[in-house]
Amino acid sequence: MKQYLDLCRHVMEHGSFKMDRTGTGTKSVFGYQMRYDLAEGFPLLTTKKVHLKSIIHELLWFINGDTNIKYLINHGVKIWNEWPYEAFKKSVDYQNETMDEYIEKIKNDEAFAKKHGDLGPVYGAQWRQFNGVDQLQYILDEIQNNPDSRRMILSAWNPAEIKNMALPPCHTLIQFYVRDNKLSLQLYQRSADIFLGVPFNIASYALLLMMVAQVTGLKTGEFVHTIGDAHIYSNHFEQIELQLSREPKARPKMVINPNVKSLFDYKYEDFELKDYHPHPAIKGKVAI
Ligand code: UFP
Repeated sequence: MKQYLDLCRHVMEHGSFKMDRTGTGTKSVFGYQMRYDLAEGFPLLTTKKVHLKSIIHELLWFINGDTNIKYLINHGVKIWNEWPYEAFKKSVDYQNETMDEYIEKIKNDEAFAKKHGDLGPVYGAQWRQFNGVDQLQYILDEIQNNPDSRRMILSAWNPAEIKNMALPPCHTLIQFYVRDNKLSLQLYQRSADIFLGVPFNIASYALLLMMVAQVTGLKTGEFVHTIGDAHIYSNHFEQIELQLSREPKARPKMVINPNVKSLFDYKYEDFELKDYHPHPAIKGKVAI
């Protein structure tokens, strides 16, 4: 994953100090693009171990149009917990529950999960119900019927609903592109936490590309990752330097159950990652 390490190096060397919403402080550049040819393997980082399980479940959760963390918690995925927990802490129902107690309540109490586990109209809602439009179905139909289209856009950025979302979408917009029987996908990410977010984001959209290609009978082309504010938080510098000191390994392979014919039928068990031999995981604090 030379592309990712080049990004890290570029921002460490050329990024300017920029304060941010979380008060942490970052090194930041504006505007950056990476390209991943999926024929070269699955773009999952090897310079640290990345928890693919969370990525798959999150993607299935988006595709399902779900916006409540209950599904994720039930499957052991923690990546979205901080935001609703912070919101819960500000609610009248909060009685000094720790994060673990909050998670247990989401798991076991249906009404509690409904009230305090929903993130508002985040990705899932916008992908499937953007002001009533099922954007995923539109993309699938266009790829099948009008593959030369230059309008195969899916937007998660819905200005009228931003204020109701726990976190305004970072993956703002995606576009699909078909040429020579190959499907490519470009993501415009408005804001990118290079250490914690980006490794997930690359794998997630590369996987979405593979899933859509399979059900539309196309081969996979490129995943193009375009970033707006590309930043490294000041408390991640050490972790980034550690990664830069590591030698990348060969890319793993992602094998998807070939029998799945609809984007809406994929299950967690349909995905198998092969030959993934990363360097050990690296811890880092998420800025909220
Ligand atoms: N962020 C990512 N990728 C994601 C995600 C969040 O990099 O998939 F959900 C980071 C970017 C930024 C923060 O550091 O989360 C969001 O803050 P803001 O809305 O102020 O850009």
